[in-house]
Amino acid sequence: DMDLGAITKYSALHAKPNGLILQYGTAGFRTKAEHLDHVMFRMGLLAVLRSKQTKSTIGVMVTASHNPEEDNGVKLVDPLGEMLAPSWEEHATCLANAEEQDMQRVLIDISEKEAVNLQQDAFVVIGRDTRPSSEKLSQSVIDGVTVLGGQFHDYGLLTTPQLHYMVYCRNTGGRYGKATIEGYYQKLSKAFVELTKQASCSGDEYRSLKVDCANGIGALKLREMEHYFSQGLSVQLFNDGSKGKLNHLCGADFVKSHQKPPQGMEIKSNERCCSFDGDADRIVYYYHDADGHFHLIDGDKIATLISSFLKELLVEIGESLNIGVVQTAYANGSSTRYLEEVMKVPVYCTKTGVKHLHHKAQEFDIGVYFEANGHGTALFSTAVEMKIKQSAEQLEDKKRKAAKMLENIIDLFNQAAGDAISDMLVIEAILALKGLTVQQWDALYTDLPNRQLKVQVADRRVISTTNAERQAVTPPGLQEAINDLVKKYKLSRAFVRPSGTEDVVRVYAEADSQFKIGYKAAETTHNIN
Ligand code: 16G
Ligand code: ZN
Repeated sequence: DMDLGAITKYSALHAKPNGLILQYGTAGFRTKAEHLDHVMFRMGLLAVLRSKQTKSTIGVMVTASHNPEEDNGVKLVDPLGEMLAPSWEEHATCLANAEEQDMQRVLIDISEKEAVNLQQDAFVVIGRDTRPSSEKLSQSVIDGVTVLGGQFHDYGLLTTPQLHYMVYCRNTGGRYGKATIEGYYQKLSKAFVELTKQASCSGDEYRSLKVDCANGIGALKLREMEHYFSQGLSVQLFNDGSKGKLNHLCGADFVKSHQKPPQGMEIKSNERCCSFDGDADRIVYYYHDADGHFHLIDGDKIATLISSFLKELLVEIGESLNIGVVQTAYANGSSTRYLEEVMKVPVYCTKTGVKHLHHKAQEFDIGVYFEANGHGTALFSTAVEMKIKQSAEQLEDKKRKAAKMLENIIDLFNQAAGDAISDMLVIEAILALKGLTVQQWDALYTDLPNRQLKVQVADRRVISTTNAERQAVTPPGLQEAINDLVKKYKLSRAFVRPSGTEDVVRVYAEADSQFKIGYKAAETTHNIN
């Protein structure tokens, strides 16, 4: 049973500031680091209960991703490396907000509601990013785990997708990979090096890449990993944390939302560059053309490159498997049109947030999902994986080669979460195999000019949406006003949605010319206020 006395005693050492209310949001709890100690302790407790209930290893990641260095956050990782189940998100919110004297009752409530067998063993794995506050906060998670009698392994510094990988490995009996950092490096690097060996045009052009690491964990982990794959690619790291501040004027979120290069990186024309975010689960590419113009290659174009390559391989192997691409409302209209009309791949739209995309992608033999902001991966059903393994052994010559390639691609993708390092290696392999330059990749289609604004309103909850956030239901009249504006322009589209991570409303608009976009977004904003 639970040692309620010990829980009370230790909880007092991680006391909740009075009146503080936090929500388990799209990606867990996120706020200023100094407000999170009690949340960490309690998430340690909750992870133990979830572990007992699922009879599996549960992950706890301490990070606030692309948010400022002063912030921090925490999220739980479910047995298959996935985001925490929605009913447990509610428990997390309840537990985080319970006043000290109600803690015991809330814990017992959760255990009863979820029929947790308290005699069951529990195992929790913990990872953290490079924020100055992360080490101490992860110690508070460990306090929570141990006071409930859970066993744990602290991986220390990890990228978020590496922690997802560890959880997945541990719960699949080692079939997916070894649950060590070494195991991760070896699995990915082996697949990558084998792929690049097959590339016929392996000139120097494909061998080097500039990486902006957002002054975060990505730099540390790439440094450790670099020599494993250096046969196939040499990476030059920028914003490696030695000087600048985490996510400050750099990183994938900065580059995507400002549509300009990060500070601290020197870019020559036509050089291939990419940016990770602060916990290395997002990636975007970019380059400067000969005229010095900046070109962003976002998650949509990454999804397009990946799904077209996978489709070509399947044709070559002679397998007809269903591929689906999953996007959100933020996907550029040009990307959706290109995927559907040129590539003839079905495209689906879900609400913002990885869990929604991931879940949808699992419905296909091969599901490719990417948010425009650069978070994404490709998921392969177990049946597909087995089929391809067989083909790689049985088929002849050309077909066999394609099957072997696909087998390595499957190994290279992180099946648990979007992963900047894994995605980077996939992209580099595909470019080398297809002999594509970054400009040729970019030229697949032309993005519609687009703008994103955030707007402060008194209560963002007055806005509710439907149809994967593409239409406003309330307040009355809002959607009609958007429709009236949008219909004045060609290829235009706009939506508003309340943020799931900040107290703001987000406005997105795209149309066939940038000038119109500025005008339209401003008008739309005005209407919300
Ligand atoms: C979180 C989500 C990300 C989403 C973003 C939207 C995860 C792991 N991350 O960062 O996928 O794009 O929130 O934020 O789910 P917003 O609701 O504030 O626009
Ligand atoms: Zn992130």
